[in-house]
Amino acid sequence: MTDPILPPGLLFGTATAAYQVEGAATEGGRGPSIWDTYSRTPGRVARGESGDVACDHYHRYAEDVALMADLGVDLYRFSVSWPRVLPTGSGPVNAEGLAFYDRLVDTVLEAGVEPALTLYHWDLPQALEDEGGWRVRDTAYRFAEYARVVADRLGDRVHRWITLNEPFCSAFVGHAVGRHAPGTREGRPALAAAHHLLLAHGLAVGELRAAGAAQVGITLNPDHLLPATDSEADRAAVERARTLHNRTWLDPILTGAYPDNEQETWPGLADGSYRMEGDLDTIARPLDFVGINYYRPIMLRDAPHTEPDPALRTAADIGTEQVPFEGVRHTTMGWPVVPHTFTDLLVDLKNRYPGLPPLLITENGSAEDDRPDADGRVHDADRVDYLRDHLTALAAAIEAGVDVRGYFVWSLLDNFEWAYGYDRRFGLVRVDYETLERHPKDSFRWYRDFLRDHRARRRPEADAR
Ligand code: GBH
Repeated sequence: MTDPILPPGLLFGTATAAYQVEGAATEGGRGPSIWDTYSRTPGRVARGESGDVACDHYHRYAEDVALMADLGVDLYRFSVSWPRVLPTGSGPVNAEGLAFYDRLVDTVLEAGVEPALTLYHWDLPQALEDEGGWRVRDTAYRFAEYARVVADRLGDRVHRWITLNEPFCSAFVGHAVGRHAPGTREGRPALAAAHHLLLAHGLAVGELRAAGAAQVGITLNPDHLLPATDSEADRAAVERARTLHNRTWLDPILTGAYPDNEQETWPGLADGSYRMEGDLDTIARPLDFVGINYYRPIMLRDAPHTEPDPALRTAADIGTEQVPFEGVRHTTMGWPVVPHTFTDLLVDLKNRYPGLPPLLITENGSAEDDRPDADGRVHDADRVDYLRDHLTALAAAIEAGVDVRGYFVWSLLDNFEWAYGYDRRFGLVRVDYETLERHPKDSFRWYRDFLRDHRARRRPEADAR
């Protein structure tokens, strides 16, 4: 297989998130987050693992930035830990926490890499959770204040700002499925959380603009949803899932309207009582880009609700059931590898949302069973195939007219994969969790060579100027 050719202006990067890599959970004045609480609750995370140490990136960041420089990426996407900056979520700033991100940004820039900063990758300060977390409106205002603190400190050097990562997960995996922190299984409170996350995003956009941020966006994880059959019931099931996964976020942000099928999706739960006049104007503030995290398609069929009484249902109980894909490879996440659905998703988004801003693919990658060989190296050919095939699918979407400006591999390092703990490895670089040593995998070398060829095609363009 030959590597795809992408437009010379397309930027490439790699991504991480604070709780998944930093460790140093009780150092440097950091306060606890909902993920500390969740991880320390028996039975929540596999093998009782937590982000206490993770990749120890808090202490080893210089080594990790050197790896990125070697890789030759244009961009590094990382997240700031809210409780490291504001240990109780609001109030006094922890100077030591801000200083860490200050050093990190400078080190990234010195390496010739541009930072792309995510303000919230799921680590809500526990003190705010104790006050009701995302279920209460006040948290949205606290988030806007936090955004301003970070932008005032780093805005002179950070030009790309991402408010939230995958609010779908914060709202629904956190408050309805219960597989993420805070781990509740509720109906209306999960929908209130969704709204307050949207509001937090809109308020933060205002603060970031006021602080002079150059480029502001949000990262979403719209799913490519396919009906198991052509039956009306299965197609209706997909439309409910489209609202749960995609439209709840994309419609208010891009069109200033809530999805028109909320009642079919959540009968009796979506009463809108958590919404206030003017919220949509805040939520729909114009963006410079939308970040898309994409891993795999989902096939669904209509299925009985787990809870027959609509009033007692969780917000994730929408009468659907996942159907496995046959005849394709699955990663160690159990996710099917179907690269062309990446093209389909992007083209579909462009068609559904005429005002779609430019896209950044803020995450794409695969978890593989990659153990070191006798030569000490990880020969992760499956990950190389995954990345190459998804870049080929991305090239096809761009060819079809989708405006994509950047692509990030998830992840630079093996890291704490949330409820799955450390045995799901997404890294281009292997982390030995005994020694915390970093070992670039074959996929690292492949991406480095791919980027070198990509940059070589950039040069003639520069010469022509
Ligand atoms: C991203 O989420 C995250 O941003 C990143 O932190 C993570 O490491 C990476 O991808 C790899 O997983 O419990 O049945 O509701 C990925 C998208 C969507 C995957 C929600 C897990 C939970 C399914 N996630 N999904 S369920």
